[in-house]
Amino acid sequence: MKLVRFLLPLGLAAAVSTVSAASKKQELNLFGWSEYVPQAVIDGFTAETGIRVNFETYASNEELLSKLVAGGGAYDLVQPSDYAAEVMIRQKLLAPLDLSQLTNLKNIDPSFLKRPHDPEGRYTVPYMAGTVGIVVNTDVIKTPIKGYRDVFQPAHQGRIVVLNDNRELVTWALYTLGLPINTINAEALAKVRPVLADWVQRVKVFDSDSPKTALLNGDVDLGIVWSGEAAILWNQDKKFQYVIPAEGAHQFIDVLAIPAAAKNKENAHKFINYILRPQVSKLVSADFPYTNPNLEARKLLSPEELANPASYPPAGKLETFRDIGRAAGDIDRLVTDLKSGL
Ligand code: SPD
Repeated sequence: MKLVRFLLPLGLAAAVSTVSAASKKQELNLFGWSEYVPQAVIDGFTAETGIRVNFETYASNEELLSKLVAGGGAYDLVQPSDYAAEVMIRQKLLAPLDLSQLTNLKNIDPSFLKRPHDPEGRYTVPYMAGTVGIVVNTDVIKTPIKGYRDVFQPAHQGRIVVLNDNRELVTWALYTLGLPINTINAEALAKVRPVLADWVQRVKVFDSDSPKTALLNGDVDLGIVWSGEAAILWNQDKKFQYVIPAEGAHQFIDVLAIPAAAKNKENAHKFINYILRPQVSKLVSADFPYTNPNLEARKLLSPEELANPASYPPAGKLETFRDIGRAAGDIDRLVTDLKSGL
């Protein structure tokens, strides 16, 4: 009897540890941009694989970077923009991908692969791409809006929404001043300061999650937003016109990547390969109409989706961001100061 009582807990312990190992395997901790991954895609993945997805969101690359560094192995899959992935690769925060598990990678347009942030294509897979541009409610704004300066005119005081993103704000000022956007030093930031000081006090709403909302509600008349947000506005009402700023605009490629400390790397590979399926990627485009780098998925899009001028804009002066090292901190300090009126 005594022996039985001794053995039972041991057997139970073994059973519990087998169950917890199994349930651990059936999890994926996804940390992604807000308003970017459709719930239907996550649900479809879980239904097919039995892998439960814990989904947490962020609204800037800087938030992702700080939580990734602080969070250890909390995340299995992240969704940085190109330049943030470049930072993560430099800091050895990403695991090399096992390309043999990514059989659907062939669907991606080769022009989106092996870009400067990941020149050998070892760490990242393109998710969606886009631009940052101007949206104008043409029912209200009757003057031509071609560039950043046109947006921040005194006439539009308190009628503007912009992304709540420090690097973006500084970039718009750099473009306006004719300065390079990826070589950022104290001299450049000193020139940016008075321009941005003027601009930030004209802004009514800073919002990176859903800048479209203030435009839809009529709280503002124009803004500088992610192209996918502008595409949704255009789908709702053609009065919302998208403009690539004449001075130059930021083009981004947001990617999927697996943190070096991830505990469920196999599940992360499965999710990436699932997203790369044309039918799944098409669902992403339907909800979040950014530029889809998946050529097979693009074949499934409607002529209306492909004709959306924010999703697939005409060529302009477009540049990607690069890792700017310590200058990222200087940018954050500058914009925080200016927003608090310093
Ligand atoms: N709501 C999704 C927004 C995605 C924006 N990604 C681009 C960031 C470039 N800094």
